[in-house]
Amino acid sequence: MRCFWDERQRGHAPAAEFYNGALHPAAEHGGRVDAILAAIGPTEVPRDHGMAPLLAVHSSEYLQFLETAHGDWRAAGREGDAFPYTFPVVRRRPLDLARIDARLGQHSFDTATPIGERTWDASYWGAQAALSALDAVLGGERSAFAFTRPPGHHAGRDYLGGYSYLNNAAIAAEAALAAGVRQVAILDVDYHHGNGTQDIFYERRDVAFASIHADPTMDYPYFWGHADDGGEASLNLPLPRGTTWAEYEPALVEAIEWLSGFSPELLIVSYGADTFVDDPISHFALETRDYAPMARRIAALGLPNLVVMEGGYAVEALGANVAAFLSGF
Ligand code: SP5
Ligand code: ZN
Repeated sequence: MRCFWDERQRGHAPAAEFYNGALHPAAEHGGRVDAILAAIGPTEVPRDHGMAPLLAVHSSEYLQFLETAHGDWRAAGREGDAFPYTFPVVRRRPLDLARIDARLGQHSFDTATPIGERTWDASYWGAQAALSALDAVLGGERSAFAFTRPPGHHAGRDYLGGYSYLNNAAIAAEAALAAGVRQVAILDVDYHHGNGTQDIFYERRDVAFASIHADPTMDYPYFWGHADDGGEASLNLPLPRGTTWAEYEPALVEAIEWLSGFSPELLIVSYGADTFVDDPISHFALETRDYAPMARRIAALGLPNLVVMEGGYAVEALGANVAAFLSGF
């Protein structure tokens, strides 16, 4: 399978994330890169599609914020990565977003997604990898893989979170529609609900979104992905902690059948390997051997498909899990 990756994506190197009242080593760290690259073999450098496809999904104010936030953080006298810590939950009058602290809170929904000096550059080239993999599929490849890092499925039109800054799946979906594809399906099989993707397409029917994920009653992102959540064309299938392939497979079949009801012409898969039994921040129980059958089920839809990388933090097994999944196509 053709795989896309840009070395500039390594520039995003968060040291820490904040949860449970303390800083912890970042789960989405650079060690994931070598694990995956070693397993997938040669990759192609993405073509630069510029800003227009990013602006089809994200607001220009948000993109400018991402590009300038770290410089503003340093200019305010701070060290290290920029972290949000004050959030405008109460909005009684228009917000004055000049101060970096205000802008960070305005565009973030958690404290686990810091902005470093090269986070913008890395995210930009990750999105270009997704667009280049889309080009391959629109050009006749049956499937292609974009090693998108940082991940994307938690990022919304004007906010970051969940280690995600640019929503790569959504950017590819919009680009596909702009290229003449009439109906897109997005299948999200990361452990966590793809709240950003759902939100971006909440009022749309031309991009159908199905997600299988940990029950948000127990797990991040808590507020979204409940069975009764969702917009015009979204399906949420929350599953309990401890879920094995025996319980996962029927949900996958249901998601695939539901998506096929939209007669899609392209499938985008948001793939997270954090459903793996030994994932350090997740609680499903899938095994490496389950990922090829998972992909075969998805491939059986018979659609051209693009796989983008989301989460997966068990670094020792990450390469094998990604390679197993891609082998199923
Ligand atoms: C792309 C992706 O997979 N994003 C996930 C972001 C999850 N961040 C949640 C952090 C809270 C983790 N709690 C971990 C408890 C470890 N014992
Ligand atoms: Zn995840």
